[in-house]
Amino acid sequence: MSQLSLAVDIAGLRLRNPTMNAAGVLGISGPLLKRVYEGGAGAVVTKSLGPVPREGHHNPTLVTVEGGVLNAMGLPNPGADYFVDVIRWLKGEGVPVVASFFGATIEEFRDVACTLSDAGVDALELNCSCPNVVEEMGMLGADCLNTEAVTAAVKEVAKTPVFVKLSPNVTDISEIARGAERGGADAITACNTLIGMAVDVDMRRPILANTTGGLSGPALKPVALRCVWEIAKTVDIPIIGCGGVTNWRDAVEFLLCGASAVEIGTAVMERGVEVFGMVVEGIRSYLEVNGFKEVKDIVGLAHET
Ligand code: RRO
Repeated sequence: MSQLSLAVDIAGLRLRNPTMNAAGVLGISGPLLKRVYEGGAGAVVTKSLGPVPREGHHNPTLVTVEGGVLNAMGLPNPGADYFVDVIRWLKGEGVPVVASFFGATIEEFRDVACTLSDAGVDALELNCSCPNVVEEMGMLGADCLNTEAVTAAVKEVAKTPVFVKLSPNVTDISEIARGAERGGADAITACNTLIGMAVDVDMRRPILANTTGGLSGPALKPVALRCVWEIAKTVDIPIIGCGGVTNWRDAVEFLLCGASAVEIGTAVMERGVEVFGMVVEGIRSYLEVNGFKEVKDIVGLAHET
């Protein structure tokens, strides 16, 4: 019998393996999130939830581009209050739940965090990095003082670990990670999508109704890896890698750069929830073949000289 363990500990949250879905992918209902867990994920992440229901942007909100997908969903969600029962149901089914959430002000972030924390989530993922900001919202968290303040406000009410999800659309992501750490973040998720656009040459117009959108998928992976690499050199809290993980090799790259776990998004749209099991089995084989006993044995190894 193998002594090998796939379990990971992220700021006190023990997961059976280091994979989760990225927020926004299958995160809008209890049964869909349960499928993610049954597909093999270590925990599930909800769609980003706000203080009130939102319809999001007009269509088209999604376009496939070379190497990935551009989305301009515009934060559609049923509201945090609606999700309280969904979270309770998932917990009753034995599913570890991370609630992604946002607000337009620091007070809204704190109120939504309070609602979701009281509902019994296992962790909160503070999304201060949506690329598709809507008119009434600034980009809270796009600088380190803002990130520190919003993180500190959420930490005052959170009963669980708080992951802070950062944007790659900044000059120096490690400075912002430092701000989150100063605010009391328990972990950093790196990263959200990269702002881009696509143009229809026949219509001679941008394809997305919102003009720009967030790029995810394989094209994002080198950027996300660089973000994790830089953040790992800067902060002492765990990192969750996110951006273009499609197979176990991608996941191992993130772990070697310093991530303790990975989130998988765009690949779920293409490969279904089975992608979690495939990635986890690949990580298991990699550890076994290379003589490692635990996932944490390889976290950050690429930094060693
Ligand atoms: O809903 C969105 O448009 C969206 C969000 Br909240 C996010 O965090 N990242 C993204 O690419 N799209």
